[in-house]
Amino acid sequence: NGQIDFSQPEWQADYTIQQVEHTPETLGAARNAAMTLATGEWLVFVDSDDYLLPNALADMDAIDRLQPNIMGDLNQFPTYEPHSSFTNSLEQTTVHDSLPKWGGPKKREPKNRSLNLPPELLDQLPAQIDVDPETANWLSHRYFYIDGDQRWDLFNRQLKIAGKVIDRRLVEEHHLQFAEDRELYPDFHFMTQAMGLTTGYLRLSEPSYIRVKHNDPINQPAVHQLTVPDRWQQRIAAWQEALADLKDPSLHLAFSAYTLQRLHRFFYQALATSTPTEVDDVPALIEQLHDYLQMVEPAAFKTVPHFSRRILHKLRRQAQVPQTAINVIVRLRQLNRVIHHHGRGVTRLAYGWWFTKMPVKPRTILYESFLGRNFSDSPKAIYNYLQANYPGRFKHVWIMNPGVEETPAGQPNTIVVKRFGWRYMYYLATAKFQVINMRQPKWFVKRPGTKFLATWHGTPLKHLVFDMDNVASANPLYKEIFYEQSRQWDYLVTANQFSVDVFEHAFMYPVKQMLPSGYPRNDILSAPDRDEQAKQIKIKLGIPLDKKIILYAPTWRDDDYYGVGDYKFTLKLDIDRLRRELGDEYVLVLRTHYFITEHLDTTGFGDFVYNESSYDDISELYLIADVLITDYSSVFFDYAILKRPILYFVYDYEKYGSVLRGFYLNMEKDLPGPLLKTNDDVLAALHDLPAVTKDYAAAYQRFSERFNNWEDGHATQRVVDAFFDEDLTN
Ligand code: C2G
Repeated sequence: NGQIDFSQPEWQADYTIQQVEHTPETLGAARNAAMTLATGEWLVFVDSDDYLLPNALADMDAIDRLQPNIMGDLNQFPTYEPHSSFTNSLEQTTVHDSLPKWGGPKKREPKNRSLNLPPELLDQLPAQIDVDPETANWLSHRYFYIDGDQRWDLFNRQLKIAGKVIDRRLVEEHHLQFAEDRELYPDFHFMTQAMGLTTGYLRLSEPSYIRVKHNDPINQPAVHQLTVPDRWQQRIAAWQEALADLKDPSLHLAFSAYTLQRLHRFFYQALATSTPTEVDDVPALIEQLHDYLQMVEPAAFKTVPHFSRRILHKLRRQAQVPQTAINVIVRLRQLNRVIHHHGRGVTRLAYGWWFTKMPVKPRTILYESFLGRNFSDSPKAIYNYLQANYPGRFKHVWIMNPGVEETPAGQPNTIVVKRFGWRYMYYLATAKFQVINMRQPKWFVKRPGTKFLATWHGTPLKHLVFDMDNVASANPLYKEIFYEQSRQWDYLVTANQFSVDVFEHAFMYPVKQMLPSGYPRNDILSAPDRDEQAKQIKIKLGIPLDKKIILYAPTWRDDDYYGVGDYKFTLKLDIDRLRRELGDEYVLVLRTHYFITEHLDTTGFGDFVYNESSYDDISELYLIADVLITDYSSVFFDYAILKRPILYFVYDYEKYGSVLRGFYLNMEKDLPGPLLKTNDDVLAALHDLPAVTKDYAAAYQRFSERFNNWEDGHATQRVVDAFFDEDLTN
């Protein structure tokens, strides 16, 4: 039901731990040592941080009855990240994901896989086969069985031993061993030999092996994320070993073809992409490739695209890469990149090749808030302050997405540029100062003499980056990318000591580069004329001055999304009831998080609801709100400066806290307002706000001292003085 609690008894297996005499130095040695200790009939390989579903091995029982030898495969979930929403992984595991991906020489997929099941299996295990009578589709079987040469099609994903089940007698009889003398790729030789010795391959059609990914290449890198300069040498050495022992000609061809395909991809990547594959000693690699290609089955060359084939043929004859072939591939790859970025590629190329070579412009400041979605937040406060106090001193460049209505266009010394457009690329490369509240692009080049101010966008409540176990909805390289990007920040703005402490571990960011200033965006909340400002904002939004305002500003949910960076929001607040019970006194201002791309339909609630999800600056909405309803959004840290009542509508509290994210605060104790799980609770609180204020007076006081004692209305000045420093006067 969307959650797994690994501490539950059904997840605990009976096992004994046996100690080997010497600590094995490589992965292969560890596997060999384990095999000498194993006594059962079958060997099942499970990585130490992975899990098997409780009935995984029971399902595999079928192998036991099959003769001759068959290799079993427990079938992995495509990804499983600890504490991420399990439903997501399950949903993504459509049966199509468990189809073998293409890896070997081109062969047609067998037309009707259900006929592929050996009669023994059908005879012996009728109860376990569940054929869809309409379609006779193999996907509805509990097994996917493949034999003969076809099973070599599975090469690209089957060369890893995790999740495989194999007859131990076979291993013993043929002295199958993992490679011990290398750090990487110990499985190749073992797996190819094992597949050569078995005649069939049986995979459960429902995944039952859970491969845990931490997605933290910085602190907990997976083997494929390690920086190993001779990775390719090790890989080819493993191929050489495997191929040398594969006598069967059909296997020889299949394996050769698989490796040539990999080489093709390697050329493609190593020579032409922006992420170079590490190779420390190119001549040695070429020498080794030359040797390896002598062993390869000649017919396999036909399976790779023409350009790579030419390189491979040449390499086979002599240990040298022909320059013309490389040039052509490089050009094609560049063209490809330009086409695939839909035009953005061209401007990006200009950024890298041209703009970053131009001189840095010493008085230019580039600003971005929330990925160009609005003119807001601390960058806006800094901009306004500089305009008021240092007029004419700087050129200001604001990054804005097309279609944003509220922009600083037309203000003195200010231009607005389109995100990813030509001028954007130009200023990104040449502005001396960058003031950004989220993250800069991955490909951003930090040039000498430039200064980067990361203002960030909230006191952390939800676990961030390195404190997060899951990044299910984000890029798998999220942590690594974040780490690299934050190394380019010269300063990080912090709102309180608490944030300083959290950012130190969550971002692995040095404290000495943090500015203990308070948030520039919050100065407006302490402004002497804030009541007058509030009145003007109400008038601007068309809200009657005699109505009080409830601001509902929830955050986003990691598990509620359409795709990467594209989030949904399901409104759980009963607006109709709010209107019925409170409509005379209040209006509701609805404000969804900037990640939510869905436009909530609020027609039908008349003039009770003001959907201000695209209003540029939430701090102006704080100013007019008499009460805030939020959940796990950092908005309440800022709103609390106003000392007005805060309610937490946390209908998914258990799930959010334990499964999706986890919090830095003790939500039960540390908050300045009540946790409310139902609409009844929310309404009861709204009906008696004075009671809430009274009940939470002490907690509010503690909260303000802990989080808001730097917020005195002068944060912007402190940040500007520290960051621009002598550039303000020289
Ligand atoms: N925000 C907003 N409207 C909302 C929610 C958030 O305008 N309905 C803005 C606020 O400025 C808020 C910021 O976006 O402070 C960050 O939003 P969070 O909900 O806290 O979530 P997130 O973007 O994940 O950032 O350190 C803080 C964290 O990074 C959280």
